[in-house]
Formats: sequence, C-alpha cells, structure tokens
Amino acid sequence: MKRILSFAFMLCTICGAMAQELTLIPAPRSYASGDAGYKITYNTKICCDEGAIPAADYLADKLGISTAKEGDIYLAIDSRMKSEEYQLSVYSDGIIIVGGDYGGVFNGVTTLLQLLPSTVYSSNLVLPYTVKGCIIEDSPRYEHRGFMLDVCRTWIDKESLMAYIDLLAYHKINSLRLHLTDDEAWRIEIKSHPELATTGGYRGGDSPIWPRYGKWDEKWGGYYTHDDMREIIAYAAQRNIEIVPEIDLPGHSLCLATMHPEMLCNYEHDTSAALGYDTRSVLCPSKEANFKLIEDVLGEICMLFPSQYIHVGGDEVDMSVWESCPDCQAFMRRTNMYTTDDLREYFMLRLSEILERNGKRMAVWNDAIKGRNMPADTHVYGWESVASCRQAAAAGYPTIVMPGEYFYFDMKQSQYEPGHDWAAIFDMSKVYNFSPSAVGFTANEQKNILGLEASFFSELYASHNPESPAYLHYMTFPRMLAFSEVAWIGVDARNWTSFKKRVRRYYDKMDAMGIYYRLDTPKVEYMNGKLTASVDDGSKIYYRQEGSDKALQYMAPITTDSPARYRFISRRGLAVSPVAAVEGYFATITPTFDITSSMGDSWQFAFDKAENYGRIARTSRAADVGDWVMFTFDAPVECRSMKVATGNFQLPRYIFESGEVYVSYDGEEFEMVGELECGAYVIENPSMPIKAVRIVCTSRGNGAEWVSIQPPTIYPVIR
Ligand code: TNX
Repeated sequence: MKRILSFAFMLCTICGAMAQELTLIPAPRSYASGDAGYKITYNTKICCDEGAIPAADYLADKLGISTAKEGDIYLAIDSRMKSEEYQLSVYSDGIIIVGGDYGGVFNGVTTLLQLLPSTVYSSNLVLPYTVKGCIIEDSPRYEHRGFMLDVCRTWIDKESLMAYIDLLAYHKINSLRLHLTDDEAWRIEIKSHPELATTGGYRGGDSPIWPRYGKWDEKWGGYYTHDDMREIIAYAAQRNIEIVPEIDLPGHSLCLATMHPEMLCNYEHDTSAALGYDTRSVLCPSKEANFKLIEDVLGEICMLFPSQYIHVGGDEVDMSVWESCPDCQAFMRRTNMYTTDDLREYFMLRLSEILERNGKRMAVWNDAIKGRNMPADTHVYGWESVASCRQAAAAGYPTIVMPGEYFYFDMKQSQYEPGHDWAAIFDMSKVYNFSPSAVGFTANEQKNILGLEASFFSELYASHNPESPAYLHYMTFPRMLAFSEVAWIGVDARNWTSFKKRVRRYYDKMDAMGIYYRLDTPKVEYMNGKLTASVDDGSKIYYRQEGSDKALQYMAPITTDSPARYRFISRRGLAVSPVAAVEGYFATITPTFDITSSMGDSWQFAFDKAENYGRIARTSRAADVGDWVMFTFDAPVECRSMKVATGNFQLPRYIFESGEVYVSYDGEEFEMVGELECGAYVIENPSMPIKAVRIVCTSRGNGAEWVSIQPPTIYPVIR
C-alpha cells in the first residue's frame, strides 16, 4: 500500500475546533487534519496483519465491504507502540490504523467508525463516503476501563448481553465484569453441580429460590451455559473487551445456600418471620466441605474464562451468623482467631489459594481488605466510598476506582427519576468531573489506580420492563459517554464545554446505535400567566394536563392559572427526558395518619417512623395471605392522587408480592379500588376525601423477614 505523506497536517488539540466538529467520544489525545480524504467505496478492501484479523472482519462487517490480501484500508500491529495505543491516518489513497497490539488496532477501528456517518451503527451505511484526511494519535490514560453488569437481580440473556457489549465497545470500554452470582440468582452453568444454574437461575413460582425482585409469583430467569459463555467471551474479545467473572462469596450467597443448606452455619435458625424461608446469606467458614464445592465451582470458572483475574466478592458479609455459630466459634478458638474479621480473612485467603492452584489471581471488593491483608497483587474494587478506594491504593493494591457516588449508574439522575439514591443522585456532569486528585488521592495513591469502573446493579430493572433494554439504556447513557471519556483521556485533558457539545452532536450516533438514552430535562417556566417549555437539543416536547391521559405535542406557550397541572417530557427517537414541571407539580402533602397491621411492627423500625414521613417502617414478619396494613388519616384527605406502597422507597423489595387495595371515605365501609403492582398502587383522582386505605396481601411471603411500610405519597388537588 502506497502512503502519501506529501500534504501538510495541521495539528489540533482535542479541544480544538476540528476535534469538536468530528464528534469523537472519547476525545483522542491528538488530531491533525489534512485537506484531502479517502473515498471508501464498495470496492474498497481491508487488509491486515495476522494479529488484527478479527478487527478487520469487524470493520468489514460494519462497512459492508470485504477483506483481502491487499487493500486500501490497512490494519497493522507495531509492537514498538504501547498496549492499546494507535495511530489512525487517513490519506487520499487509503486509511492506515497501526496499533501497539490488538486492542490498539480495535481502538483505532472504533475511532474510524465515529468519523463515518451515524448509519454505520445501524448497518445502513451508504457508500461511497469520503473520510476527511487526518492523523489521530491516541492512547488511554487508564489501562482498566471497566463496566460491571449485575445479571442476577435482572436476567439479561445472551443476545441482549451481546447487544450491550456492542455499546461498550463503541466507547473503548475494555473490561466487562459479569456479576454472575448473588442472593437472588446463580447465572452460570457449573457442570459438576448442575443444580446451581438449573435451579438457581430461576426464582419465583415453584422454585425453591424465593423471589425478592422481579416477577414474584412467576418463575423467571435463565443462565449462561459454558457454550453461551464461550461465545460471549469471544464476541467481547473481538471487541477488545475482557470478560471478568464474579462469583460473590462468602456473603451474597443466599441462592447457593438455598440449594445447599449444608453450607450454612450449624445452628437452628429461626425462620418464622420469613414464613419458613432461611434467609441466611453467608457460608460457614468452618466447614471444610464448603471449600470442596467452591473449588469445583472456581475450577470450572478458571477453565472457562481466559481472564487472569477472577472476582470472588468479599463484600457485605453478614458476620453476625458466624457469631451465632458454635462451629465457627470452636474453629476460631482452635486456630487462634479473635474476631470475625479473622474468619473473613481466612475465607478469602482460601479462595486465593484455590485461584492460585488454577493459575489465576484474585479480585475482591474493598470490604475484603478492611483491617486485613490479601496477596499484594489482589485487584481491589473500591465501591463504598472514595475513602475505601484510597485505602486500597494507599496499601499498594492495584485499585479499581468505582465509588458509588460517581460510578453506580443504578443511582437516580435527578430527584424525581427512578433509581437508587443511597450513594448519590447524579447525572453525567458528575461522572465527567470525577478527579482523583480533587477527591484526595495522593500522587502515590494515584500510581496504584489501575483504572475506573462504572456499574449497573439491576434490582430496579427487574421491576421495570426487563424484556426491553430501555431502563438499562436510560440509566447508563449518556453517563457512559462521560465515563468513557474520563477513563480514556484522564483528568488533565478533559474539557466539559467541548464534551457537552460533542454529546449533543452524538445523539445521532446513539439513535443509530438503538440506544434508549436520557435526554436533558426540558426547561419549564411560568410567567405572566404563561407556561413555557423548551429544549435545546431538537427533541420534541409533549405535555399532559392533570386528569387527562392524553399526551399532546407542545407547540406554543400555554395560558393557564394552574401551571402545576401540567407535566412535560421530550422525546427523540428512542430517547426520552425526565418529567419536567413547575415545582408545584411535585409538591406533596403530609396529613397525620396512623398505621395498623395484622403483622405488628418491628421494635427497631416501628410504624411511627413512617407515620412522621421521615423514614420507612417494618412489620414484625413477612405477610401471608390475608395479612393487611391500614393507613387511617386523622381527617379525610382531599387529594389528586395517593400512592400507597409496601417495600423500600424506590425499590420494590420487602413488599406484598400481590395484594388488593381498599379505600374508605368514612372509616367504616371499604371498597376495592385495585391491585398492587410491584407492591404499590396509585389511587388517582379519588371521588371523595380519603379516610383510610387498607391493603390486603394475597400471596405468601416475600423472601425476607418483614414487609417495609412507607408513608403514602399524596399529591394535593390543584385548583
Ligand atoms: C450495594 S456494590 C451492593 C449491591 C447492590 C448495590 C445497589 C456492593 C458490594 N453491594 O449488592 O446491588 O449496592 O446499588
């Protein structure tokens, strides 16, 4: 292949005008534009060095052209360059991508895709197309740019997973950790113990695994066979993504323990509050046979997954059961252990030995190094806080930084949106502006940062529509774009203003990728009797007036005396914005009320916690058929809607799996108004002020030891 180097290249920085115009995310380290370009036609051929064949196939497939021994598009590997580094050159007679290794070549390929029309992502690219002449030199700031997907709480099948891997690959994410086991499911075939997946992959219905999220009385789930997983691993590897499996031990093991109760601690556990379900989630460290089964499991995992590191959890271990276990106590005395931290350390070190015997290294959550040491090369994933990440890095562990408050994409993006809020409420700007030094990492600690990881825990996905990727997409895009850039170019080269502009232009690409991403919240203003809504991204605005279920397109300011009766959203293809309205729309009222129940309340979370609207309360046990909870107001409440919910705020867990809702206007006569959905029900536009609401359970148990009771959410009548 001939190279023409005769025309001059103009060097631009990534913040420069040209890079902006190009809409590259993540931005490359340097971009130089040339004045001519290369015209890709249907006759263009792709050729490559042997080590780059899968990338050439990938690119050929995207462009709808073929590979050959010789061609104008050339993918090369030059081992003098760094791992994952690449140079992409577009000349008038061809395109060359040189990478330091396979990853470098693939990174160059993903950049080339971003230089093409968006249709390249929807397999609709029309050729010929001329790519502008340029030289891009690029390499990552962090060698680990990871994403963790919880496939336990919500089952994500092979095809959906592969579709999501495509999205990660477009953004230069190079590690996908699959959270394969948890309290709620076991998602990977184990040939030596087939029941783990064939039983543990399904919860609800007649499964011995009781549901805690999801479809409740419907048996629901799935798992990956070894063949599936090999296919997924190969698919990801072609896209420069390494799959890192996580088998979460010794906590988060309720599902495993339900199938193997002999792995639990050896004492009579009172299961009456959970109506007979043993909810202990921690394996007993004193039982040698446990390590035999675990070695069977990890042995297969080590064979199946090529990754050098295997994640074995270590998080949130409920060590109180070890304190109640006579065998654990005797074991501790025999081996001179003094605290349950010693026991956890012992457990984790046994796992480390097993992995070592199988030629692997250990990865753990940060909990595992609390007060104890793991082998020095253990990968530590810091999730609890920035401090926990710094602690790992300060102790010298290769650290993956993923504090929930920056990188847990299951967190809400603003106050009235779905999601968790235990770590923070944040949108992509907070992700983008994450800076290790600004949050306190010393220079030495920063040397031990292996990289960053974003994550999606899927408790809430299960209660949306898990058959569609919409919720997963909405929660992770565009936050993923911000993550991809901060992990790729690092802190010093970032530029929020440039990024924000590129994201806007990137909407076309996300549309073509089929992403149900989140649009910015429309701006809503009320002035001089006129309600206006606006967006600056070209999306269409729709509104709905209180009491009507018809959505109308917003065309002009609305004249009204009651602005709080209107809510707005904007849409663009599959993308949708959060609900926007004047603040009054979201305002709630808090009339005084009493809670009574056939189950009584827990002493720790008594009903008055919910009665004062401050927190949630708990019953003393899970509900059986016929159990009830009643909310009685001091005075009848006039409202436009009232939501009554069992379960945690935001999270349908600890709920009535199913139930009926009865309303009384006088406190004596009750009429049924509907059935619970995911533990909750919204009474819309009641015809009279409500004196009391009673919810009656129609199913047995909820996989836990109590029902959570929230205060009702009551929206006032707007006149
Ligand atoms: C904390 S991350 C957890 C998960 C939950 C997640 C929800 C970690 C070690 N524990 O079990 O799914 O929060 O955000």
